[in-house]
Amino acid sequence: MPGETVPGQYGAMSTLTPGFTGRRRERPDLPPGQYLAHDFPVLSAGPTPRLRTDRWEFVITTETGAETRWTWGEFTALPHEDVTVDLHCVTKWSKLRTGWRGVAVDTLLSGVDTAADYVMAHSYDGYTTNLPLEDLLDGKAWVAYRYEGEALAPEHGGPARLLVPHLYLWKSAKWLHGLRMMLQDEPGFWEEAGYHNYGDPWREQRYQGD
Ligand SMILES: Nc1nc2c(c(=O)[nH]1)N[C@H]1C(S)=C(S)[C@@H](COP(=O)(O)O)O[C@H]1N2
Ligand SMILES: [Mo]
Repeated sequence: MPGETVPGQYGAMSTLTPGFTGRRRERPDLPPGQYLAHDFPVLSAGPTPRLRTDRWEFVITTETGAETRWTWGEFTALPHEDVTVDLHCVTKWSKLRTGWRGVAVDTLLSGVDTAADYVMAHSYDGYTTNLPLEDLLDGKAWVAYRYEGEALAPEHGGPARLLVPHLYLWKSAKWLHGLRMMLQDEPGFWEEAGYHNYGDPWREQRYQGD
C-alpha cells in the first residue's frame, strides 16, 4: 500500500515503500533475525575462570607440533590495534559499535610457518571453536584484551579472547589459550552440538543445514 503509515522501529511513525520491509532498510547494519541489545549479555557454557596474567600464556601450535608461546608481558608488548566492531550473537542480540584493543591474528601468525587451512581456537575452560584460517587473517580477527578502554572483564573472556566480528559470537572464544593449526577441518564445542560450521550472521547460518 503506497504511502501506508506504520509504527516504526523506534515507535515513531514511518512510511513504507512497496517491496521493502521498513525494518531492514532502517537498519542495514543489523543482520536478518537480529535485534539491538544495549547491554552486553554474558553467555558462557560454564563458570567464569579467574585467570592470573602472571600464569597466562598464549600458544600457537602448527600441524607439525611446533609451538610459539607468549607470556602476558610479551603478548601485550606486541603491536596492537584499536577497533570498533559490531557483535552478532546466535541467540539474536546484536551490539553495534563496540570498542576493543587487541593484537591482530596476522601479527601473531607472522613468524609461524604453516600450510594449514583450518584453526581450532581453544580456551582455558575447555571450550573450542573451529574456523577457516583465512577468516582470521587480513585484519578480520584479533586476540582482544581491552574493551571500551578497560581491561577485558573475566565474564567477557579476560584476560584475552578471540574477536571474529564477521561471524556469530560463539566463534569469538573467551579465555583464549591458543590456536591450533589443522590440515583438515574439525568441529568445535558448539559446532559438534549442531551449530553451523561457519556461522555467517548475514546468511543466518545459525544451525547445521541453515
Ligand atoms: N571459552 C569460551 N568462549 C566462549 C563461550 C564459552 O562458553 N566459553 N561462549 C561463546 C558464546 S556461545 C557466545 S554467544 C559468546 C558470548 O560472549 P559474551 O559473554 O562476551 O557476550 O562467547 C563465546 N565464547
Ligand atoms: Mo552464543
